[in-house]
Amino acid sequence: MTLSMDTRLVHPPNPNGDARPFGALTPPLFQTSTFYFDSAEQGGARFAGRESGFIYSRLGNPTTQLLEAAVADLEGAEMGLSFASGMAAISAVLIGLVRAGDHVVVSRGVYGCTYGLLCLLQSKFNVQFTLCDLHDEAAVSRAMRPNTTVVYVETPANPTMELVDLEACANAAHACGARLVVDNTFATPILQRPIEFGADVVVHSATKYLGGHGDVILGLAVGPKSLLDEIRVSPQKDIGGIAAPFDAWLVLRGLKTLSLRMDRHVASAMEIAGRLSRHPAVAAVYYPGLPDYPQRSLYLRQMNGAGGVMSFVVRGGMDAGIRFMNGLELCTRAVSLGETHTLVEHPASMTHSAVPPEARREMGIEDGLIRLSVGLEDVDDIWADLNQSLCSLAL
Ligand code: LCS
Repeated sequence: MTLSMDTRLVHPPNPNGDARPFGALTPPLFQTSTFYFDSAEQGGARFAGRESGFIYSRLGNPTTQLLEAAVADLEGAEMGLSFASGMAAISAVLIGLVRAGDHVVVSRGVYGCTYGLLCLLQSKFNVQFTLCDLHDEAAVSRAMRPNTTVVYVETPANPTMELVDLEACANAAHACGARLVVDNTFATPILQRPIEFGADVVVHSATKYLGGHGDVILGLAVGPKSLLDEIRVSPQKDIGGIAAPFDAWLVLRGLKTLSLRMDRHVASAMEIAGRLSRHPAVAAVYYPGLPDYPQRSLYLRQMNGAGGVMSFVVRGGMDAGIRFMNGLELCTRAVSLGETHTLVEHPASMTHSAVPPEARREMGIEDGLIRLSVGLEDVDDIWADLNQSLCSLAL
């Protein structure tokens, strides 16, 4: 029977026949470091790969394996791996795919720590990278070099909400023998499935929507078994940034309501984006769901909804941005996104304050730019708080 995405969220695949002892409907938490062998021969057979079964939780655990299979299924991938954080997933994937002397094409506007990781790979291991505006296939092809082995893309981008054309990136990457890696954290597989557009590997910070409740840090990578096995046997096992079983269990629980939560995040974000764009204290709103969004046709081709995150610019620059943040009473001043609470951050005074103003503007981060992750509170309560703080700017 072919099951729809909503049903598969509640009935994820079960790769371990024995993962639900006693008929427990909710998968148990296997909070164990190690697994015993009945005999030396059995231990030997497991290490040699002649017998399936668990050995040690850094090499695999029934709870983390359930989560890996669930997210691989949602993204349409063969295999998944879970990690201690989104950054642990991204670093294992990049370290697994590149060698010294390789070049990586990167969409501009990637998450700051991803940029930091690329700088580290460049300075210590001679893996070059270039940040590019990958708006169409010709632009991606122009960015490719003979030694490009990976195209790395985040779409929508954080915090500018710029989109990257996934199909164009896949075509240009594959024409040069490179792989396309996509960070699908903002959209989730509910709103965008990069593998259907040709991506090879999809990574997630499950800290955000997949977990959804703001109580866990975890990362995932999904893709073809041939590639993921390479990542499993070295960067994952030997660097060791694996997901904890309890964290995986929390994300498994979060997944059951992912589709419901995304529906509410998207509906509330659409409403808020519309109201913000009509507010006199707001100079611009960046949200792919708005009818006048500049990349409207790409949005309609690639996404089933615009997500719960947007950014907007308050009139009055840095000072207005800081005053707006301090005027909030319900919405929470915090980084992160994709959880039950509405979270608001001001990149120029917070996450990007160390970036020189000129460089910030080049990244599309104006001084009055505010990033808003719309939570699950009543949309009118969220709006009332944003509106009162915006209105107080004029006083
Ligand atoms: N990818 C994206 C798109 C992200 O936004 C983040 C974290 C990561 C990867 C890294 O995931 P983590 O290791 O934290 O699980 N983004 C954050 C943000 O925008 N504010 O705080 C964290």
